[in-house]
Formats: sequence, structure tokens, C-alpha cells
Amino acid sequence: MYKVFGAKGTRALRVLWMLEELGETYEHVAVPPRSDAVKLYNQTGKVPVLLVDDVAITDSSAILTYLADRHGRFAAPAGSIERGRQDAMLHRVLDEMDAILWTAARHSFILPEERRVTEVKPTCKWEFEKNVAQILEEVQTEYLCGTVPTVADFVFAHCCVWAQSAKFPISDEFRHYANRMLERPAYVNLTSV
Ligand SMILES: N[C@@H](CCC(=O)N[C@@H](CS)C(=O)NCC(=O)O)C(=O)O
Repeated sequence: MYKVFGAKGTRALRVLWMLEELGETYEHVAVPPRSDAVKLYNQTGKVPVLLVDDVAITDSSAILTYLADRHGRFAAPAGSIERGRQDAMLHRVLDEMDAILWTAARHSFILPEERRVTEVKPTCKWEFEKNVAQILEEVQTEYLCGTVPTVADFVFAHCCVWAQSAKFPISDEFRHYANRMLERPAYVNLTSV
């Protein structure tokens, strides 16, 4: 039995989406970051946390990779060259998209006010747009790692949703590419309730 901690408006959405895709049953504990319920399993207070038979796994991409491996979907076999390339793409999306969105968020509402440097945000938007364009120029396949979606596509598409809510620039090409994932029934059903 899986238990997911973290509200839908956080990276926990990635985990809920993967579980929906896999058709696995789970309990959702929609608590905010740093709540006592989260700190019980992750001392940093960060979400998401996945409980697997009462053992906690933290970090959305680690959780997605675990679930994909365990259920044999959305990941190439561990140890294969395809998996090496998939993990490289996942880490590129984390470095070049997720980390930039997170920097902008931290300087908007996470860091103590006196530590925020709001001037960093235009640079974040510029870098994010440049990085996404470069990824899309290189990737000539239906999904980031070929003809079937992988963990990297979940994180990429979620970054598009996040970018939109953070008012980052989104090109037509970016939206079109992310929509291949965001129009999947599992995502549509999850986000329409
Ligand atoms: N790399 C981690 C980042 C987790 C993270 O920073 N989550 C945010 C919510 S989306 C959070 O809990 N922030 C609270 C904080 O940083 O104190 C992941 O992908 O799960």
C-alpha cells in the first residue's frame, strides 16, 4: 500500500500522476511542506514523501524512478544504455528546468524576505526559455527518450505546468510537446478533481 504526502500544488503531483498511470491504489495525505506529518518521515519537511509499507522514500524523481522500476513501466531496464540516457535526460530536466523554477520560487516566497533577490527572476526566465529551446531542438523523437514516455517526460511536463503558474515564458513548441503528456487521461482525471 502506498501513501503519498504532499498537496497537489507541489511536486507531489508528479507522484500522484505516476500512481494513477500505473493503476496502483494509494492514500493521499494532502499536507503542506514542513507540516508535522511530513517531518515525521522527512526531517527537511520537503514533499513529496512516499511511504512504502511504512518506509519513506523522499524526492519526486527518486520516487518516480522507484515506481517505474517496480512496476515495469516508464523506465528502461536498470543497467541498460537506454537507462543511462534516460537518467541523463532526467537530470538535465532537473538541472536546467526544475532547479531554475525552484530558484525563482525561493526568491519569490520561500526564503526569508530579507534574503530574497527579486532581480534574479528575469534571468531565471531567460535561462529557462533558452534551456527548453535547446532540449527541444536536440530531441527529435515523440518523447524525450524515444517513442514511449519515461520518468523524464513526467518531470518535463510538470515543469511546463509549474512554469505556466510562475508566469515563465512558454513557447508554442514547448506547450505542444508537454501536452502529449498533459493530455493523458491519468493526468486530466487527476487535475480535474
Ligand atoms: N528535489 C525535491 C525537492 C522537494 C521540494 O523542495 N519540495 C517543495 C514543494 S514542491 C518543498 O517541500 N518545499 C519546502 C521547503 O523547501 O522548505 C523533489 O523533487 O522532491
